[in-house]
Amino acid sequence: MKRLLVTTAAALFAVTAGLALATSASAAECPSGEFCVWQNSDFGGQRANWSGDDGWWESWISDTDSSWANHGISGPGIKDHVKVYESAWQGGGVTICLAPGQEVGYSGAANDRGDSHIWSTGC
Ligand SMILES: [Ca+2]
Repeated sequence: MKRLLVTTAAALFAVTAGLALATSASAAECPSGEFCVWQNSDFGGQRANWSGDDGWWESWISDTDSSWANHGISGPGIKDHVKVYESAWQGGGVTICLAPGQEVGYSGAANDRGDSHIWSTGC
């Protein structure tokens, strides 16, 4: 009987450790329903966040974006993807596009290039 208890405790510990790992895998601190951008990679440094579109990012975040998280709410017909553009007012090319729930800790192609973004129904 004692052996059975020890085994159960070990199994519980394994489940708890698994949950802790799953929590830390979602690294980005970003409010539900919002799009977040950080100045540094891996969601570090100053964070900007928006629930809507922004055609003109403030100077401190424009061309300094290095990680991104889309915590938008998903649903039928809802604009739940986010497109980041290299120029203001959705000009130039798309530097990065995020699906709902997607978090990107670094992208060489998009690093320090964003100036504006819109919510979209797709990428
Ligand atoms: Ca940066």
